Amino acid sequence: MALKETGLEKETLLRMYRTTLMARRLDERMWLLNRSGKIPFTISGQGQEIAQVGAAYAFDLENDYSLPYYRDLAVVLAFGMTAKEVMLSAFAKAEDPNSGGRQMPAHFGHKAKRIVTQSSPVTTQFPHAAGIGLAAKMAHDPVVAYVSTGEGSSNQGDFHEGINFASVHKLPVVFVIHNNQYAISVPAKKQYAAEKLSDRALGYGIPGKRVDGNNLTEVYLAFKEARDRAANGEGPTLIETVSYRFTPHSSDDDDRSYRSKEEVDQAKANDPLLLFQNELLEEGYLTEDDIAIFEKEIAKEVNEATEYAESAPYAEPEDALRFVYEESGEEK
Ligand SMILES: Cc1ncc(C[n+]2csc(CCOP(=O)(O)OP(=O)(O)O)c2C)c(N)n1
Ligand SMILES: [Mg+2]
Repeated sequence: MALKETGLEKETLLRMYRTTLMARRLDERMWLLNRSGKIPFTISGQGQEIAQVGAAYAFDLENDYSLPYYRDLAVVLAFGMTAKEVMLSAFAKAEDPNSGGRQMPAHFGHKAKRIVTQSSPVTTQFPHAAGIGLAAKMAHDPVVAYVSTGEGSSNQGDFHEGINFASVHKLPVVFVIHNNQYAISVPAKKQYAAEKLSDRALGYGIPGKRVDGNNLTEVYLAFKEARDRAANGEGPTLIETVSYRFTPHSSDDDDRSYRSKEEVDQAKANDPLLLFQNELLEEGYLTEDDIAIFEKEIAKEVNEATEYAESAPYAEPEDALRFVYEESGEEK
């Protein structure tokens, strides 16, 4: 499928490319910072960026809601989170809009950008998304919610409760399973017996679609259709994207104990960032010189974000007591 089949202008395709590249370079930087002892933890979206970017850009990024999961760095960047804000969270600094340094990194949340904060128990965001869909429907607010989880997490009860409720009430939600073939050390074949997780949609009476998460056009078109359907009052869709987790589960995991280097290398030979880049080059949207410029701009932004966050102040210890009970004068 050629990129022109997306119907997107060059400018948008290049914005998508920039988001993809920023997600990868930020992610790589966080591993370096972790390994050099500067940040305590990182969890990565490497290998899943096209499934994220192709999905996010099908939404109205100025008005829709996203309820991402922890690997969705490219999704939150598309919804407007900045490199500096991501780094403030990685360094757990007071100014971090995700949580003021109180949550683990990658528990994305940004009120002004309508990125809804998530809990550490996986898939709790699914019923939350149904709630946002219900609120939007009741208020006749034409917004749609994106909500995602991993394939392992899609076996949690919240997955069923959220999708079932949204399907019954035809709520404007797009439910997503990002299938990266592992849940920490457990391979997909030991997680579920179904051939395709998107087939679960049948049980809810909604459309389900499985897409190649490395193919931007395929991902984008599936999400565009699902977003249009939701916005037209026809209810939710379940989309399963298939890609591969390039890194260990997190900076605390050693994946050599459960998968071979050959398997990882084989997946990396199909790097979705490079596949998209090559398509842009071949179809004349991008030149090698443009790539060098993007890389330079992004390196500068990542450096500045790192330096800013590293020297930013931590929260005051007393701040740990805040945001539980209403405080006088607090914004509602
Ligand atoms: C309810 C719950 N059980 C277990 C965990 C621990 N845990 C965090 S991530 C994870 C694996 C999730 O795998 P998957 O859903 O495939 O997502 P991936 O990390 O592969 O993107 C587990 C078991 C958790 N956070 N919440
Ligand atoms: Mg997984």
